[in-house]
Amino acid sequence: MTSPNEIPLDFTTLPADEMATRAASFRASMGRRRTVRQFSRRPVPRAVIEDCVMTAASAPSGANQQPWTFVCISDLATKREIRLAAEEEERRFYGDRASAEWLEALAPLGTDADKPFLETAPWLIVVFGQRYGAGPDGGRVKHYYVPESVGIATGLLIASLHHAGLASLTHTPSPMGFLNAICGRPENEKPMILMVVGYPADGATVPAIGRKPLGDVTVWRE
Ligand code: IYR
Repeated sequence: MTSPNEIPLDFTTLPADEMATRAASFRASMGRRRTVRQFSRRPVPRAVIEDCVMTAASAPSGANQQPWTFVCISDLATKREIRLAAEEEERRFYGDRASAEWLEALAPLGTDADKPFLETAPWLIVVFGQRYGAGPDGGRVKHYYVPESVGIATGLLIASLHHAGLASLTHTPSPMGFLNAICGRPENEKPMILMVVGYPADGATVPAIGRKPLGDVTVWRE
């Protein structure tokens, strides 16, 4: 096997106490992240969105193919178009498409087909996964592990937005194919997640739900 060119790794080994402090403080900070559904109209500078998106785009990906496109929207007319299309789909979803079981699982979140946040929030970031790419000769290049790669990148995006002092909502209109036309993205790109980004509205509330404790989410073999 031929090995690719290698460069030295840029890595800082931290003292054990600093490592422990940093792990605990990041845990505490991320533990305060909540998915927000009530947004302020207060604008957020594009430079902040650029930094957060580039953090997301630093994610590991299958064969380093970086199979993602982040469509960042602050234009009101486009946000309105997305809101109208999403609400139309969501009315169908909540009307008859969602099973009783699904609606029961969603009940604690208090969600419905009205999505005013798609217009009030200053930024929408539509995360597209590229099912395949274009080779140098224009032919199709297979992309590997696209959902995993895009999922990891979106996790980093959510963490970096929170770290920057912003609120976000991971929104999944059902179905979301209409986003290709509105965002002008080609057929090889699949809209996977719509992130709503901004400041929470004054007096915003969130569902009184919690997170599973360590013992419920881990298994250890030491
Ligand atoms: N797409 C719908 C339903 C929905 C689905 C999940 I999974 C959620 O965590 C929340 C809502 C909507 O966005 O309302």
